[in-house]
Amino acid sequence: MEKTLVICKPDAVERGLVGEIIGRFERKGLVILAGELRLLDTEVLGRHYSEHTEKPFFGDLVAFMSRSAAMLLVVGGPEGTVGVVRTLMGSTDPRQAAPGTIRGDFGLAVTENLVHGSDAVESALREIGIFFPELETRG
Ligand code: DAT
Ligand code: MG
Repeated sequence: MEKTLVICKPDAVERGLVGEIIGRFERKGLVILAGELRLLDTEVLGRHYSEHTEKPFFGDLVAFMSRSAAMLLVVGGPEGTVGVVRTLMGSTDPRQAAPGTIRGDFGLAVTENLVHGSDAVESALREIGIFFPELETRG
């Protein structure tokens, strides 16, 4: 099974959209393999977003992602699941995301864009290892 890390970001939890977001993955036919509501700290967010630490928006991103609890999920399905989840999420900037996608239907701001999904199988393994080290991600 191909697995990916999904984060329902603090804005999604605050707005009561976690059920809606999980429901979209479930209705698509994907499976929820793990889930936990957790307050993320700067250290873990620095590891998760290591490719963005030098970006001008990094400070705002970490402040947003750590302001209240996020819902962490491991989502699984057939080959291509990482890409399927990205398609269901929509473009990074919700103003450009297509209607019918999570970001396209519920977002308007690029920082508060509701949901994270790993961008490749290798990233998914790395990210699942950060948040769910107890899961066997390579077996
Ligand atoms: P994605 O979350 O679609 O994989 P990303 O990895 O490029 O996008 O960026 C990670 C997060 O950082 C993104 O979800 C929102 C924030 N972000 C990206 N680009 C931004 C920008 N130009 N201004 C503000 N925040 C940005
Ligand atoms: Mg990304």
